[in-house]
Amino acid sequence: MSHIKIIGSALPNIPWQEPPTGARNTPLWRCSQNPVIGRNPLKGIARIFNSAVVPYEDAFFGVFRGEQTNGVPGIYLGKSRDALHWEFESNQIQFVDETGRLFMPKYAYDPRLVQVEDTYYIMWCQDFYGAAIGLAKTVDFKTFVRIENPYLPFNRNAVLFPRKIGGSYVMLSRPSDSGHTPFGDIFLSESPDLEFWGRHRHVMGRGSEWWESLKIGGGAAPIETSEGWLLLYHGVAGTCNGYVYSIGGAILDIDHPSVVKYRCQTYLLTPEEWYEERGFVPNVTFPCAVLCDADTGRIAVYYGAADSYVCLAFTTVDEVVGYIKENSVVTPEDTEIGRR
Ligand code: BMA
Repeated sequence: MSHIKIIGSALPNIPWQEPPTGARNTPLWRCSQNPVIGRNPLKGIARIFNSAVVPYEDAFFGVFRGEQTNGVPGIYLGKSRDALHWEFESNQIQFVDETGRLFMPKYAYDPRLVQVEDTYYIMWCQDFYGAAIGLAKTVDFKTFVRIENPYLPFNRNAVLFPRKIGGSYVMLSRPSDSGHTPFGDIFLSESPDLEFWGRHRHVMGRGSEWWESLKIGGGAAPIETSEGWLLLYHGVAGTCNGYVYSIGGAILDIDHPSVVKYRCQTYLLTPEEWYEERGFVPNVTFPCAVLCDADTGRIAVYYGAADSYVCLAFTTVDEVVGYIKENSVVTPEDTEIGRR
């Protein structure tokens, strides 16, 4: 039984495996079927990774980053009964503007998918005279209507909270520069209508620990728990052989989520398996989505591996929140409201 509660719906049919026996260094354990999506999954698509899923009706839908054979990423819709085996649409999601006219981004990557009330929102990184955030909504996974771009360039890793807080939509993002940013902190912004964004707050900076000392970025949509918002994010180390992306965890204040209550000093998962260490970009574990069952506290984490695969890891809310609290170190910059 779970002592820490996930505030949400029962979802008994999410993918799940019991933890392996024996000692573990971290509270996440990998799915024995990893990678759950392999290479060349679709004609014209070399790799699918960094993708997000939600439950929808009696199945699961996902938005998938598909790297086309010309190297340009786009977003593809996938459907699954078990959230493990996916059927993909062969064409990219056809985004339209508010008048119904086709309105496609030049490229689109790292999509997140978040349900707020009856609507599903997709946020991704795209060209807006530089890398910035794209935003769209759907209610039926048939029509995808783009909303005004929320931020100026340069920005990446936008993640919406799954409910309004204090009457506003709240979204995390990671402002950056035009290149493959060697810096970056997580901020949040509020909006009354998903079009006008303001009340920007600093949430957390890159950490003092080596694994997240270069930059960080939001990962999966925050999970509402009795301890606060559980945020799984990515933290990046710069090594002599390039960047290494690990998965980190923090708990944000439930009413004022720019306040970090707990922040785990150690990573929750780091590249260790062949499919994380070897691929198009080696040494990447990049979380983009979670599926949670409020009844059992089970959490399935979807993460991209080595910019080549989609993988799954499991944990429980008790184990992961307990671990984050036990290993938490917060600085005054983490715990302040984040306004200067
Ligand atoms: C980041 C993003 C991710 C990617 C990662 C590692 O900047 O572009 O899509 O997984 O780099 O290449």
